Amino acid sequence: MRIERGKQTDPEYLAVNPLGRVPALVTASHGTITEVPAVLSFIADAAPNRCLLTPAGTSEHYEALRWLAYLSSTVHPAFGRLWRADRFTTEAGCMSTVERAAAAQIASDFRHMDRVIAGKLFAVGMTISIADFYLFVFGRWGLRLTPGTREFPNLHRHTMTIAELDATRRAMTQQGITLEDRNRAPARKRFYRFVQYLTSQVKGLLPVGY
Ligand SMILES: N[C@@H](CCC(=O)N[C@@H](CS)C(=O)NCC(=O)O)C(=O)O
Repeated sequence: MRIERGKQTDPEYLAVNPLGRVPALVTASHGTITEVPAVLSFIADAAPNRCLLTPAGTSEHYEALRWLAYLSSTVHPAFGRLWRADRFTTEAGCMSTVERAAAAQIASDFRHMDRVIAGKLFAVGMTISIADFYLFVFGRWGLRLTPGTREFPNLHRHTMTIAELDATRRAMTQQGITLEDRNRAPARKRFYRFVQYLTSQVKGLLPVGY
């Protein structure tokens, strides 16, 4: 389901995912699927010819699951603490402590992942899998951090490899985002907001009544 940034707690979206988190994939065959690892598994199953998750029973299968679990249980929540610190403390004065601890955790995870993917083209060896698309999310977000993705050469290389895929480019264009940007509204909406901003500035300069 497509929603605008900040609308995840609107009643229409809560009816789809009561946890108020994205993503939520509404499917014809299996109802609504939430939680990134489940959504990615569904996508892999929907396109078996792409081989985005090797079959159960292979080492690569469990390695991919290990990545998904680590990213969703450890890395993703650390970004939550960094960017939504207010959820993790009731003391306004403690927010920066939460953010600093989260940034340190992310740096440590980036160091770990950088080591793990050294000498590999993708997260699970030499073939792309659903784990790469989830890992890319954090590599992309990390471009805004210091220390961030650029300080970890293997992670940075991975981020750029995934960013340059046609499918990634198409998805980012569709979402109105670029590699470096924060999640941004589509171009039309950004332009409209810019015009609104200019209008509000100009109005402030005009005599009352304009
Ligand atoms: N465990 C969830 C986490 C999802 C999550 O935190 N999504 C973020 C966006 S990347 C979100 O919904 N943020 C909005 C919020 O926290 O209010 C999953 O795997 O889908």
